[in-house]
Amino acid sequence: MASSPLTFLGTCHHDCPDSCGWVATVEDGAVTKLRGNPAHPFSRGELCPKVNRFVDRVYNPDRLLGPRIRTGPKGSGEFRDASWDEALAMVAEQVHEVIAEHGGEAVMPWQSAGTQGLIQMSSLDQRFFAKLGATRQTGSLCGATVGWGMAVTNGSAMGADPMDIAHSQLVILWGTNTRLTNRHLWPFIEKARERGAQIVVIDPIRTITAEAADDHIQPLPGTDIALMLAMMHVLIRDDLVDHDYVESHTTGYAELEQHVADKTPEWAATICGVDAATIEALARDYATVRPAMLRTLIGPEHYESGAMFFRTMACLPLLTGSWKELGGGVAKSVGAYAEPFVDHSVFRADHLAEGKTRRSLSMNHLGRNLTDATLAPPIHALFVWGGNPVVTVPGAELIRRGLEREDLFCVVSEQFMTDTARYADVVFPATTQLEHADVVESWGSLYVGWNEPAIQPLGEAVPNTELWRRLAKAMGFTEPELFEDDQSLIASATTTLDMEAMKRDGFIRLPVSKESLPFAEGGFGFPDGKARFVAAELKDQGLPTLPTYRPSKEGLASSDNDKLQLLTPKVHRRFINSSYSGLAGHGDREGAPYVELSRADATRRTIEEDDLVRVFNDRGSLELRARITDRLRPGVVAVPFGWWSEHHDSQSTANSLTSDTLTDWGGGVAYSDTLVEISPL
Ligand SMILES: Nc1nc2c(c(=O)[nH]1)N[C@H]1C(S)=C(S)[C@@H](COP(=O)(O)OP(=O)(O)OC[C@H]3O[C@@H](n4cnc5c(=O)[nH]c(N)nc54)[C@H](O)[C@@H]3O)O[C@H]1N2
Ligand SMILES: Nc1nc2c(c(=O)[nH]1)N[C@H]1C(S)=C(S)[C@@H](COP(=O)(O)OP(=O)(O)OC[C@H]3O[C@@H](n4cnc5c(=O)[nH]c(N)nc54)[C@H](O)[C@@H]3O)O[C@H]1N2
Ligand code: SF4
Ligand SMILES: [Mo]
Repeated sequence: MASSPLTFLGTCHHDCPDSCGWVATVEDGAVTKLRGNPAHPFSRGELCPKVNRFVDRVYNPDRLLGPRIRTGPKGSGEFRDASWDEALAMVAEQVHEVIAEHGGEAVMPWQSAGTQGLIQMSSLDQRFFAKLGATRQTGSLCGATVGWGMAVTNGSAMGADPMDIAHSQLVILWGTNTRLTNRHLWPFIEKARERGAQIVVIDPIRTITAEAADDHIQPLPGTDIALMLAMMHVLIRDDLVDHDYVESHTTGYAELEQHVADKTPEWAATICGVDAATIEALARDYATVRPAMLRTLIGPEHYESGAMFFRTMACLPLLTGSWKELGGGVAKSVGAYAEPFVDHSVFRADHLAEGKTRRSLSMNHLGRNLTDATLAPPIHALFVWGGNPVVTVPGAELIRRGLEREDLFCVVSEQFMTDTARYADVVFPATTQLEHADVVESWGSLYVGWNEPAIQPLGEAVPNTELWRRLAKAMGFTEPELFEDDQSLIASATTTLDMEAMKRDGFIRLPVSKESLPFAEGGFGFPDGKARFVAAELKDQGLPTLPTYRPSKEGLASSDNDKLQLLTPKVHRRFINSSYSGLAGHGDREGAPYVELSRADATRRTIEEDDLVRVFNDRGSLELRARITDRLRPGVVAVPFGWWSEHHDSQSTANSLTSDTLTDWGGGVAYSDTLVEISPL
């Protein structure tokens, strides 16, 4: 007889600001339904076109449900099934050998945010790799640059609560495609609009969000800093400055005033390709339509001046005193709110690495690191989990070359046979969010979600934490901290949170006051509590101490006429990064990859709609269908990000073309400072 359905409360683990609450219905040990949790105050009962089909992802026939060992050439995707014992023994033997011959630093972990869960994203791995004395991964594909950029001005990465956007009268969505990437914030923006707010989008692409806004300002990519400087010029010239706020809570105003004296709207217009009059009006509206919220996410960090963008943006609300108002300030990702309450440091165990030096290498330079024979020692063992770098990291062709090395031993933990997993020597099967316990901190709202496992792991899949425990045992390690169980790991990091309420409701709000105005009365993160227009420490890094526009080395402003600037944005409602593009109901419904270009650029190259064209630069080449669009300005082209090799005519993907130059600071990478040429085929 069938048992009656059970329900389990969970939270979406995807690298998405919304961290939606969900309810999973389980019948006879299988999930039969997954719906949004209507009680969740941010996601309010809705999921999204990706996760509405999550149950199909979990039960997909292509799921990896047991370990695999490679049988064909690297990258061929030819594997045989293996037992856990055999696969673990092989990894242990190889890793011992690499360490004996080359030292611990020849082992490199590479991990991204495939799951954002507290313990499944990163916990025991930190102890495991410390014990090995492995290289440390630094840098970030996403997010860190925003925080480090803001922190140079504000002394901390704190920002406004995004939900307070409902109180704004002017909403400036600056480099964020809210309706696609942060869809559950949109209703709060609509609420502001019902109360009379004006919505402005600043984006080089006329996105679906720009189409739904009142105004769309379309600067050339990577030029916003000039636009912001001209706004400051207008604010100061027209005395729209909140002098009380500036005097009480900032330093360096006199230098800023002098610095922007010649940064006129006319000056910025020549850089950004935006009319001087539009810049004037924007500046005046920003100062006078109150409260005014600047909402930003990740798009603008992917430039050589990625951190400077956010450092400069942070100056705007200082000048107008916008932080004093509910619905004012800057709303970026809100990770900083959770810091006092969720203690990630409990996962470290640096004593396990005692006596060993551990170098740091950027995760963004995976290709360079794997192919650099001068590294001492070179990388001989690579572990990848929670990411698909062959598709998501710039310089993909170099990464492939690195992964093809016969003297590299590569281990991947995955749910699916991704482009990256195809290069592994051993693949381990990973559970999904319905199969393991976790806590999810959101970077888009102040709600922390609980995730109760709804079902047993499918096949022989294991949570990441269990993989590290099994590997530690196979390596012969005995330190108890390598074997801590999941509930204990969660408990040790969340001692200040009401876990009972979280488990009962599926979420809790971080215990911060409802009207959380981080800088209403100053309190910036420097010893004097004041924000800084002049950042002396940037000088040591060879960077300007005042907010400054600098053209990218590889970017439109520095290019000749045959070159086009390539953006590789998130476009598809049914993808998140490279996840789902290979699944039925997702990639097939989105069609196929393409290149968008303006009519003017197409005509110059005698390209017609739907023609097959070659998009290329020194790094790689893609064959794509052309889409002629008026969403882009001449000089700027776009290829959607997230498609796998199998969706392209060649092995290459969008990231075969992109630049791996690092951001000015903050450890990010300049995907969007990429120039390409396009020719008809
Ligand atoms: N459907 C869907 N949702 C997602 C994701 C997904 O892949 N698919 N990914 C998730 C992840 S990991 C993240 S980080 C977030 C990202 O969320 P967002 O930051 O909102 O998304 P992006 O597409 O990275 O960039 C936002 C916008 O920045 C614009 N942009 C690029 N360069 C510039 C510039 O120089 N100036 C200005 N003003 N704008 C610029 C792009 O055209 C783009 O429209 O989305 C998350 N949500
Ligand atoms: N050109 C270009 N490149 C970009 C971007 C862009 O806009 N343009 N955006 C960048 C951004 S913002 C981001 S965040 C990155 C994202 O890059 P990645 O973090 O590499 O994201 P995904 O491609 O989604 O890969 C996540 C993988 O983790 C796996 N996974 C999920 N859960 C688990 C788990 O519990 N355990 C294990 N072992 N695996 C799991 C999934 O199956 C999936 O294959 O891409 C970046 N790359
Ligand atoms: S991917 Fe984002 S929008 Fe979709 S369910 Fe997960 S958190 Fe919500
Ligand atoms: Mo991201």
